[in-house]
Amino acid sequence: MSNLDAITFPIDFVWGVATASYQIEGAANEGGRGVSIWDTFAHTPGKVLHGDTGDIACDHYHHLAEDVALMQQLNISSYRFSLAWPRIQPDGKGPLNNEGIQFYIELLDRLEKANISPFPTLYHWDLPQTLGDQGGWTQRDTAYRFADYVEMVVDALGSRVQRWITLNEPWCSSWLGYATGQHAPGETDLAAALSANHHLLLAHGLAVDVIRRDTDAQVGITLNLAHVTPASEHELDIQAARLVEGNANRMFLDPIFKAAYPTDMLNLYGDSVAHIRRDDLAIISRPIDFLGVNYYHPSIVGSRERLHEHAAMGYHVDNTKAPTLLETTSNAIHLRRPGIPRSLMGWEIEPKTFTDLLIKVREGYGEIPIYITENGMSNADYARQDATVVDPERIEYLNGHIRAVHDAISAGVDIKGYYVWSLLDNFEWALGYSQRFGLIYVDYPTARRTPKSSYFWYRDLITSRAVR
Ligand code: GBH
Repeated sequence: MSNLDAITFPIDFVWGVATASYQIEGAANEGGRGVSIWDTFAHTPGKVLHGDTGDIACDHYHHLAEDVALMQQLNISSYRFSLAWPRIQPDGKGPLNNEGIQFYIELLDRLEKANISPFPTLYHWDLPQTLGDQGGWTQRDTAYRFADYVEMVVDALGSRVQRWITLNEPWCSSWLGYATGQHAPGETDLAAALSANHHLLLAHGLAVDVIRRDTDAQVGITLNLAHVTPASEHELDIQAARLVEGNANRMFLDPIFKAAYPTDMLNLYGDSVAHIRRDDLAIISRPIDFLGVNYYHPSIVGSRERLHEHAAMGYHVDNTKAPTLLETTSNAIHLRRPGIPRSLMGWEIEPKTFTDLLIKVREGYGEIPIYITENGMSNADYARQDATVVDPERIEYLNGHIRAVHDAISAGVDIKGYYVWSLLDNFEWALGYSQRFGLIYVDYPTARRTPKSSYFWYRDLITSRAVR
């Protein structure tokens, strides 16, 4: 391709990388940190692949200076990370743990010196176990405990932060945590997932109020939005796809931006939504400054009643996705198409679906500024004899998806920034260390970091603001 094909991003477009506390920090028993539901889950045999845990992870807790230096050399303007609630408030209530907050103050200081703007997420799945013991997100009280925690954090760190993210992917917390059981706390109960879904949204709204009251900072939420295509034009497939899309997207976007849950979903769930109080929707829908979007892969959904027809089209049932209870209720099933490239996660790679999704969000919910808070690809990377790590597949994936973001901007979507998932290879939840998403390779036994080819590629892209 010639230079004529290069497309250029605005000068103030934010380029970053993203991580999350439990996935990188390690030091699980240091600095007065309390236990989280992910410590408990990972230490329960059979829950995480190979019995992996986040006890040590990337040992980021002891590599702060090195990791910030790696960010600075990468030339990023912003770093998205999450705060571990059990480091800051070990029991999920009570006073602030000074040693815990000190760790994040040191991080913020180092970022400031490196001229990297912090983009903290207040909750990326590591709920204090004491709150888990009381029912976790199925309990309304947990939302109020979250608001108290946010108040303490904002009091301690507020002067150094201009943009806050309340929650990361509440769909995963509620549906993977309480319906499929693939994530902590590992429950499989539709009613529990629905109440978790609602209380997470309430927690978000209460946190927005606290941040507005105590700071001038911007605030938003990060959602994992799905791009869902029906397996065929058949009415049953269309219906199944609509429900999966409703569960993933509209159950979050509608309450936040329209102060109402979608009626088709409420009808589907029936009596299980009794815990929703009308007044809550006013809190959940408090205006926010931006929407964070995490996007990885498209989804193809059909009705279980049409398995034979799908097979005849060359589609396979996607076994990486455990059927949620929603899918059991609605007969929806995830499928894979033939001839579409996939990542090591098994996720289909199709960048133009990213553009379509972003345009749809704008059409459905208006001109809200958007940050792409995660996008990236896992691979089975390895260090070669000469100690380099070469990952052309990741470069191709990122290139295609960053182009897709540019296409969405050209179509009028207000996109402010893009964060690669992830800075480092890290603990990929139920899949442990088997999936590598980093721009930087981590040799877990030694914690040695090696930038991959994609790291240097991203650095050059940030410098030139141009993508081919
Ligand atoms: C994100 O979650 C997390 O924020 C991050 O911690 C994690 O490491 C990263 O992505 C990589 O996995 O088609 O209905 O079965 C993962 C987002 C959302 C991706 C749900 C898989 C499957 C939905 N996930 N999606 S479905």
